[in-house]
Amino acid sequence: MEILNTISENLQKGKSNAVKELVREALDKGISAEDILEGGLIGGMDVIGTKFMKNEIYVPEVMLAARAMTAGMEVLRPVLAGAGVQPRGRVVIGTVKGDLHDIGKNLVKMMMEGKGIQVIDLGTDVPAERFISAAMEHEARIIACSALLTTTMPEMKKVVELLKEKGLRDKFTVMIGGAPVTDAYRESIGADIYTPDAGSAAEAAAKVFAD
Ligand code: B1M
Repeated sequence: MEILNTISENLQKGKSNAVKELVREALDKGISAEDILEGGLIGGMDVIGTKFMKNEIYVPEVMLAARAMTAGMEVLRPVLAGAGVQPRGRVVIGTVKGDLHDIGKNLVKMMMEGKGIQVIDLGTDVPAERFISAAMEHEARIIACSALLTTTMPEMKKVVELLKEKGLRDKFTVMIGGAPVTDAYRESIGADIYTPDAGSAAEAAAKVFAD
């Protein structure tokens, strides 16, 4: 679809206002929020990721593209979050300590909200201790950790170990995800659930609350 390519191109150029307008236009044309997300926004961010890896672009360009992605996601938020759904359980979510990537985490949050799950967002650079204290404070059932850097993944292990140390391991389901995270890693650190994307994370969380 032509408009999805245009969204992707404008995202890559960091044009937040244009992305917002185009996302609205695409919704008005009857294109689903999921298609806009996948084909336009995530598609554009994938191109940025590849160029960043090849040193064809640098952090400032990536930040502008990330801002445009967030602007587009904000337009999709009410559609994805399905207004009026009854809350069915509580999750605390955050990007782990040392890690400032929050686009994927925000998507997971949005998708979970779309399933009627109440999500307490701790933001980025969240230490293991904080995940646990927030989960206790808000009486959450799930602790959801996102990491985009191989160097920050070990903070997820810390969450699991700290829960064990405190005698709280059985009280919470620990979900993990992010581009470098795998199910093998989940198994190695003793977390409960790994999912590769935001949609499957929301499905998995809903299943925890249904059980
Ligand atoms: Co950074 N960065 N970055 N970056 N960045 C990556 C991750 C990198 C792969 C780029 C590259 O080299 N190709 C690389 C990591 C290498 C590695 O560790 N293996 C990298 C690097 C090196 C860095 C810096 C160190 C760069 C520097 O300063 N020299 C620095 C680190 C800063 C820090 O965190 N301390 C840095 C900084 C940044 C920006 C600030 C410029 C910006 C972030 C802006 C922001 O988030 N607000 C940024 C961005 C945008 C990227 C890329 C290009 C895109 C990430 C993204 O948002 N993708 C990324 C390259 C890439 O991934 N291709 C890159 C879109 C998003 C929808 O996908 O977050 O993967 P993602 O989320 C997915 C799934 O992973 C999953 O669901 C989402 C899809 O549905 N998911 C979960 C995520 N969390 C989940 C949790 C779950 C379940 C699923 O359960 C709880």
